Amino acid sequence: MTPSRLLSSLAVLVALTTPALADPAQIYAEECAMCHGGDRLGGTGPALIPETLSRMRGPHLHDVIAHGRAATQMPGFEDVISETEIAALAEWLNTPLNEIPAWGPEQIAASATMNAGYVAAPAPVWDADPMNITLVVETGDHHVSVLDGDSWDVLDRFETPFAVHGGPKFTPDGHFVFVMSRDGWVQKYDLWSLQEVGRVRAGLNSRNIAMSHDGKWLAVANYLPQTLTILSTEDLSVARVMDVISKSGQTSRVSAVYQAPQRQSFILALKDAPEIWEVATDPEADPVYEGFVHSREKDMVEAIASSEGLFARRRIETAEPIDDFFFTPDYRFLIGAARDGAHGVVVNLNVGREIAKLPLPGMPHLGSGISWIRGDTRVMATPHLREGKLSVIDIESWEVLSTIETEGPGFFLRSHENTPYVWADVFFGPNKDVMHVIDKQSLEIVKTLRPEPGATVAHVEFDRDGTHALVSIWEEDGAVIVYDAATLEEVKRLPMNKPSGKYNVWNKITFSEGTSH
Ligand code: DHE
Repeated sequence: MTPSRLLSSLAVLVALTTPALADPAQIYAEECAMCHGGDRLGGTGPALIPETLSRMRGPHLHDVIAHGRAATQMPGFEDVISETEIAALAEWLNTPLNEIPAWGPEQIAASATMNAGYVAAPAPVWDADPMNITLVVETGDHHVSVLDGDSWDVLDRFETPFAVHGGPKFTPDGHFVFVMSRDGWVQKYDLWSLQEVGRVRAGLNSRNIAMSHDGKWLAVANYLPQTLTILSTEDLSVARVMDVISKSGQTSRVSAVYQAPQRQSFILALKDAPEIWEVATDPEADPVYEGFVHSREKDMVEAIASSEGLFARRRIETAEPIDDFFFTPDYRFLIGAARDGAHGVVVNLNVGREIAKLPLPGMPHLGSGISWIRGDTRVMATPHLREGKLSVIDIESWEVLSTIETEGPGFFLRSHENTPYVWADVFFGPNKDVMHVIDKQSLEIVKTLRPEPGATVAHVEFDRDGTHALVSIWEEDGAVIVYDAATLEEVKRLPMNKPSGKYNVWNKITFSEGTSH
């Protein structure tokens, strides 16, 4: 037999003896659809679409399919499907859906599940300072722990939807809190009775939520579909679904939405179009329209003319789309990061115009920015996701005053009105176990904490009066460490499952300058 004949006979033999590979869509239908939904948009398990998968931290998708996911109901499939099929399935799951299903008011309303056993309590069922309650999001097993911020007792530990992202938002009286997952689920929880009230899917893939100044409305910024959903906080019913389309007709994801308390509005930025939106949450309130009234800009005049009262929208056009942003404490200025990660822009929200450009290379993470008074000037500071440095900016002259070198790129920055220090984590790289403590006046690092060598140490929140700082050991067998904020000594270690953000009721509802909003 000639070599070429031998090769072709071998190929036929291999083809006959190798079982045919199943189509990934068929494997999905047989093995995955029951939990993750026939449309891949989630069921008891999360949605399996690129928008969600690319944001999941932890083991690689291939490993999750083969070995399962700890602390969830996801089993391993290595004994059910072959290695090659697992690879093909993982690749298929990472391809976008051919068609995005409609997810408007009707579908959102149909997704609502209210807790039939929920009973409202007229007053808290616990004996703690209601203004010093602090929540810890535990991403390891998708729970939130409710802490008494004085005794550090855990009052409750409740299950959340899969993969909570961004800060939970409290009603102005601190009675209820709303938690959002990347799959767009919004959960309402009663802190007084320690019970879930219900949940609703406001989007298919979402960024974050914002509470209105009066606690009546909750805005949900979505990537999929490209909408802003506004829910009634009372019963989670849909108040409005706004299609996010720029003035030039471009559809867009929402980068994020925040409450602007003094303006009585929501402010959001479009991720795919150069526009900021302001959405009124009190049609009677003048401040929202102050900018229009005092501006002679044509667009502003149009905006007044098209005002429709509650949820009236105002557009502010920018030079480039804004990805990540921060506000001055009076909410007159928005400081945004452009997509190139090399500079920031300052937008005067009253006149609706960009007024300054900031040199901020290294991908500033402005959403984590904080501000404080240094000497007789108000400054703000931001970490950078790609460089080990913090930029400190004078928010009157818009000059970068100082660049503080850190031991690696950080994610979160925190402080409190009553502490002389800023706490900055190092989230990426070999020094991810480091937390820097920086003097707000000298801008010098006064201490570098390394509480658990080798473990990721990140995100800080203070108690109500700023006397204690809570730090996450962001690992499955992690902890929240309570530090004395003056001596910087460890006071207590509370074991937690991959704790991420912490949120103190008082600091959040009073818009403390040292925390995110
Ligand atoms: Fe976040 C807040 C965007 C990745 C943990 N993150 C936010 C907010 C935005 C945002 C817009 C503000 C929302 C709010 O609080 O209302 N995050 C982004 C991104 O664009 C980015 C870089 C990419 C992405 O995955 O979407 C991103 N974020 C992450 C993570 O990888 C983190 C570390 C882990 C996780 O849970 O996914 C993460 N983000 C957080 C946390 C907050 C947050 C804990 C709330 C911080 C706070 O103190 O308020």
